Amino acid sequence: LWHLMQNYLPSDKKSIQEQIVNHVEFSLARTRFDFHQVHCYQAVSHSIRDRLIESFNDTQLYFHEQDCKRVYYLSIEFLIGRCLQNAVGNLGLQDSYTEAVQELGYKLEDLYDEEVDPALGNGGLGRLAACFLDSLATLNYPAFGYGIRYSYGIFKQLIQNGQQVEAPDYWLEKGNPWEIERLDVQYPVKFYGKVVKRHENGQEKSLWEAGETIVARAYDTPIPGYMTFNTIALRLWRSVPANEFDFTSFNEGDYFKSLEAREKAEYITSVLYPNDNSYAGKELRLKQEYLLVSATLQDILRRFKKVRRDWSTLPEKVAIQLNDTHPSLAIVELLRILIDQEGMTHANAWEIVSKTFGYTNHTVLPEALEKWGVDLLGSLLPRHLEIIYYVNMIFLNKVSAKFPGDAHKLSMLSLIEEGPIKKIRMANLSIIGSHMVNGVARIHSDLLKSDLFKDHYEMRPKKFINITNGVAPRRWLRSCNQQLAKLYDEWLGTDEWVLNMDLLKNLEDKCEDQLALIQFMKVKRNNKLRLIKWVRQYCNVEVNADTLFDIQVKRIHEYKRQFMNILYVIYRYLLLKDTPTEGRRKFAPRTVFFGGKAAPGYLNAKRIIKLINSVAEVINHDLDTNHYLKVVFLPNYNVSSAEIIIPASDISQHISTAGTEASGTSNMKFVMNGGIILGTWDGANIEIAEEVGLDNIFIFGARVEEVGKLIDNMKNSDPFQYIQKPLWNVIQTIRSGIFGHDHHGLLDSITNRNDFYLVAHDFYHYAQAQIKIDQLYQDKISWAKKAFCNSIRSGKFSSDRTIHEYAQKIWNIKPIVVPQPT
Ligand code: DL6
Repeated sequence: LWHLMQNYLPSDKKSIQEQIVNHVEFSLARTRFDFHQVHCYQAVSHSIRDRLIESFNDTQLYFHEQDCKRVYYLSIEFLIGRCLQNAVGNLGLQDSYTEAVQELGYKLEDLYDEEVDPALGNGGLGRLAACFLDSLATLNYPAFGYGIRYSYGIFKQLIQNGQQVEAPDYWLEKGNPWEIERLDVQYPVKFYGKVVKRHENGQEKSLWEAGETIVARAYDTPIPGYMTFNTIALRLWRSVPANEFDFTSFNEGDYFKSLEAREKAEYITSVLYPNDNSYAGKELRLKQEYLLVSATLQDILRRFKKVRRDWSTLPEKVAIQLNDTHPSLAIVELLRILIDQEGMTHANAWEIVSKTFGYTNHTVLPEALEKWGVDLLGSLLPRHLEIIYYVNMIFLNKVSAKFPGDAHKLSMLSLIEEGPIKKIRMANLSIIGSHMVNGVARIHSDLLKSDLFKDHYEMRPKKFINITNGVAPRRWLRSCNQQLAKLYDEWLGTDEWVLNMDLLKNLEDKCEDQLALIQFMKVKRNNKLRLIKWVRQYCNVEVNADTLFDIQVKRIHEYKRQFMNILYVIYRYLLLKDTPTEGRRKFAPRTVFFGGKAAPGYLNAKRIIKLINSVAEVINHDLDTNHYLKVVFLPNYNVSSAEIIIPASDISQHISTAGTEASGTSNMKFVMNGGIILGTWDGANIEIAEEVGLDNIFIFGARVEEVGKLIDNMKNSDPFQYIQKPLWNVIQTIRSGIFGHDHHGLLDSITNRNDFYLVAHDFYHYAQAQIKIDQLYQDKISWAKKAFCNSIRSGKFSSDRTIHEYAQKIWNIKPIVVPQPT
């Protein structure tokens, strides 16, 4: 029997059909009288899942036999997107499945669309984690992702009367064929209670007597690598009660009360906090973080202990990466386990812990830095608070030794922020508890060293490195832009570029080949037509494929400056209105697309959405100008809509104030797909400019070195000085009420000496860059050349490069290639 299991499922058309039909009958229990497309999607997914389970099991067994070091990627968010298309593509089964399904009367593409987007993340941070899993599996690194299985993902965004309305996203409604519920992998997670002191062998020991216990249950999603037998897993935790029933209440006849514990436990993993780059500070969030940490560490240590070995070897077998500070309690939890349960000294435990962890910072925005109130943390996790104080004491002694008498350093480096409410600085904890700290683009990593973590850097300079983000070329080129991928296969005579994006550079000579450029632009046009169809369906707006598609899709945030974009749209509209028809030729006809969610409590972000929709309403209905300019707000921006939107772009906007966007990753996706960036000197834009060449990108605005001074000037000037005439005209136009009367609050955010994101300063430079875009778009071949250069020079931004860097510089792990089954 075991021998039979070693053989992977056959992949000829007939066998695939049999596998699918088997699932229809035995997994879904469907008959032909009660069978719809969604059921076909489910059966097909189950048939693919079977294959993934086979290779996942083999992979785990092989890693175990090899006793290799593994990396554990801990993230409070994983925005993995749909699985079916990705799995079919990575397994190389696209053609056989297309044919098999077609004969059964369905189109594979339509089945892909039946899948709900698992939206367990807010934006960049969660999506990066998902790309990393794809690369880890593809590059055969022994890895596990750990996160939370929220019952409700990020809310669904509806637009009603131009405003964002949030609707719950119960993504599990129709079941989830991709997950494997592990009833045998569950761990107790404890909260509250008190710390008691005991004396053992003349030593004082602290023990945590917890007040509440719940259980974390594992759900695994297999993550297949591309063209490899390695399949790794994303293990997500769901909270369930430790006891199904409160039997006392049940026996006393209070049936409903007996279920309270269940509800209370399940509540913990019920919903994802919808904040991007800002921190909520709620107890429930802290519970989520600790649940992730506690269950994950129990799981990791169980695996480590399968072989008898000394604790000191933990860093040789285990690397734990903290995706931002949300899982940083893991540092304290591991200390607690080693000290309280394994009887180790603090010093020995610290030695092990600090060699095991790595920490990635994803933001410099102060409002996003986690700081937990001492009271809150101490009540939920009393023993952890005690350990934090102890760690702090030892660390501050080291600081004093290195910088004697430097009170400033002590206060900046302390884990505790003093003030009316004492707080624990989770970034400081993450830094001192990790052997490596990285930023996610060069400018960001430099800012960490020169600014946010300056004192830490001076304490341990070698700890700080940069690893520029990347995105998975499987999803973000091969699968979302199949026509372009096919062109690249043909031109290169191989599809190896999917694993080595630098091979695309071999297509440099096509830059001068008009025929090739025309083919490239034909693909772009087809992608634009696909987006037009989507827009017709979801926005009820007609868009012309011959217009320049100018796209800004990302979370709505003041620092990302969608506001500046819409102000420019109004400016352009006013210019058009002022220009007689003969003169309008200099304006390349444009469709400006916006998309993105605002955090539900973020008033100005919501106001920006409202302004965009109000402007769209007026401009799109102006028959005099709407051949030249249209505005579309794409609702509910998510991973699967991104896969349609990104390949259709001519221009994509990444216009954050310099020094605010840590990296950005959608900029990389747009570039891969031949979308030219209109961007600022911020995040990864800078490195993209280096790769594609300054001639092939529109980059503008204040540089990070200037920002501080410009903000000071703005604060000390009259708004009539720092806001120039053209922008004033726009502001006055909005005030006139033609776009409605509810935009004053938003205008106040720049007109009262509070333009902290320098919209007014950069507006002029932005408008200048737009003129250059218009000019270039008139010359189709020059445009095509630049767009093409962007795509073929985007190799650096593959997450494969990123993951190799993490593996070498932080994790010290090697690929373990699972052999082909015989
Ligand atoms: O590193 C991934 C991504 C960056 O590309 C974005 O620039 C950055 O804004 C985002 N950061 C967050 C911050 N969340 N927290 N904490 O999502 O990370």
